[in-house]
Amino acid sequence: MPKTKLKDYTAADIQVLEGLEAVRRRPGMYIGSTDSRGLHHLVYEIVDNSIDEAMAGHCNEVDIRIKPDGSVVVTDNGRGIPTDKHRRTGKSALETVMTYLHAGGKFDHQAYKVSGGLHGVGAAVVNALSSELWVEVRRDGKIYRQEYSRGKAKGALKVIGNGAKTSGTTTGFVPDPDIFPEIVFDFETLAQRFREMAFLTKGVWLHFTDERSGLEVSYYFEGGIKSFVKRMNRDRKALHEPFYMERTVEGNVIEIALQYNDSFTESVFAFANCINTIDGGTHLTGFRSALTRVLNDYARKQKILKDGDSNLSGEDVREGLVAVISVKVPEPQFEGQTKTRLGNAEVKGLVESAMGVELSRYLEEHPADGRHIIEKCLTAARAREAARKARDLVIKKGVLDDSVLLGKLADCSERDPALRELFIVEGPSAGGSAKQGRDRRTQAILPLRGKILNVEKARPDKMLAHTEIRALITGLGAGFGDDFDAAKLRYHRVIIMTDADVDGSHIRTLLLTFFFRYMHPLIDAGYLYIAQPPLYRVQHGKEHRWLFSDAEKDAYLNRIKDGKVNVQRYKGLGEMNPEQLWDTTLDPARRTMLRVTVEDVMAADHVFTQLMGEEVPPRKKFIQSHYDKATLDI
Ligand code: 0RA
Repeated sequence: MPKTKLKDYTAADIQVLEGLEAVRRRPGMYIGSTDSRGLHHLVYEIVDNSIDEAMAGHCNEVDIRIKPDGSVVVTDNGRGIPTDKHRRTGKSALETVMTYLHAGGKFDHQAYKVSGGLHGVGAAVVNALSSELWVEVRRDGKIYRQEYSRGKAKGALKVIGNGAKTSGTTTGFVPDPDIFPEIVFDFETLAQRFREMAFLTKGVWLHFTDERSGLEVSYYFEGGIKSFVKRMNRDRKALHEPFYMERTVEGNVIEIALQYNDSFTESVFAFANCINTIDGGTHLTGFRSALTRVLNDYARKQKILKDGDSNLSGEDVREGLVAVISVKVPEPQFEGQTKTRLGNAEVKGLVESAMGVELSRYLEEHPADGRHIIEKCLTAARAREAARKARDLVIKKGVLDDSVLLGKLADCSERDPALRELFIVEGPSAGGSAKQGRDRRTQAILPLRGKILNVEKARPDKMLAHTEIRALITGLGAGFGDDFDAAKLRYHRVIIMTDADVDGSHIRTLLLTFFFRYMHPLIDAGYLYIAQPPLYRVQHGKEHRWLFSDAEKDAYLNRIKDGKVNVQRYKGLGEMNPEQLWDTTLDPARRTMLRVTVEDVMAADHVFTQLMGEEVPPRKKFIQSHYDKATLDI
């Protein structure tokens, strides 16, 4: 834990600026919005305060509960919010913290709020936006309690108990229905955030219970972000023990963990004051520049890079890299539309130099690890060079457009990409049916021959050499990897259509992995779909029906008890004739498709690794449980 030693401080330190009416008048200014996101923000603000107490080294357990009545209760085992009298307000420090804006602990840089974004005014903001709020403080052997409504104290701070053996703070609140149009807390959203908070604050237990459903999770990361990178790599082959550093420079806490694996992808997560800065920022820039510089210096010094060799590029040093960068900045500036990019200019240099020193030292002290890392980067550099040559060749000769695609892609005649669909179809016989059964104006068919290769394991250059992949890349027309440009896509619906058997699900998985790794923006744009062909055709007297799952079939068979029934199981798309394929799977008016979404890149990254990595058992688990994550689309 970053044990920023805070000077003990009391009521006198707390500044007073303004009242809480401003918050109720313009809630969006303080919590972003009053929709679901803003609502969940209330919980984060209260939990952040306990996390701050943990980071100050005084708390190692936070318990969060959603109560059946819709209230939220957060308990920590910290020192307890001070209850002594505040110099300027004449009220207790507790009441001051709860009822004045900017009454946090942020003064002359001796103490500052490091988690979250509201600078210590979080509790007051939550109070202002709650129809009911109460705080209990266990401190000095006493239990204190005060209640509030819409930001105003309902009565004085009272001692409600003596002989408290522990210390800590409990806050309960009910979001104000006058402010929030809909008050529904989502377990997964909250759990995900608490998980993040837990690995960013090592050694702290976060217990989360949803008393409405009985769901319960606890998070604890002994090694913080170091445990996290280990976990990210648990299904991959790690090349060395993680590098880990923690440093405080000019009041900024810089914490970095990294570990290379033998894959070809990069998973780097940057946080500023516990906020997941998905758009990066100065901390990430500083990290990247230090990484490239230090690894090049080291490779030169060790003579692994010779005089004539060119430097490792940024891309080379990021292949197979798993890293977490977490900074705690006294006055964070968050930029961008979603405020998810760190803007503080000074942070770049601080991270760059701290990381530079620490990583150099690590490499000196762990020469075997150093060699493994550099060799990995060199292999990446060679593969990149080979891929570039292959690509140049392809572009120059126009190889892709002519011979590879010729006879493979049955294109459609429509011009507008928004109206064009590409079906990627498993097997030549299904491909044939689909070509005949489709709407030639809007539907193109790309049949895949056999299995496409596992791109997680293949080098990028080998991948490009693979005919099916090249046909796919060329057919879509938007490039791949860093050069991918969704604006150039020739189809705005890309539909994976595979058999409902083990091979089919394997091919689907390979394709999903390919899109995830090399055409991620296509998924983000909502252009990727999975076709839903029927599993059964049931003939009942003169009537026949297509049924899309076992449950559907069983329900149907239960309903029709009389008459002659013939159930036919469709194992492959190839068993359907063109007309049947159109009726059940292709016709936009009648078909059902799943849209593939990547809800959470971090979770998905792990899922894809599980799926494609070496270990077999986790892969099974994914296949059973993934598809309920995709959202239904017609
Ligand atoms: C300022 C000073 C002290 C404790 C806290 C803040 C504090 C705030 C919260 C909010 C939620 N849980 C909390 N736990 C502690 C203690 C000062 C002292 O004891 O000297």
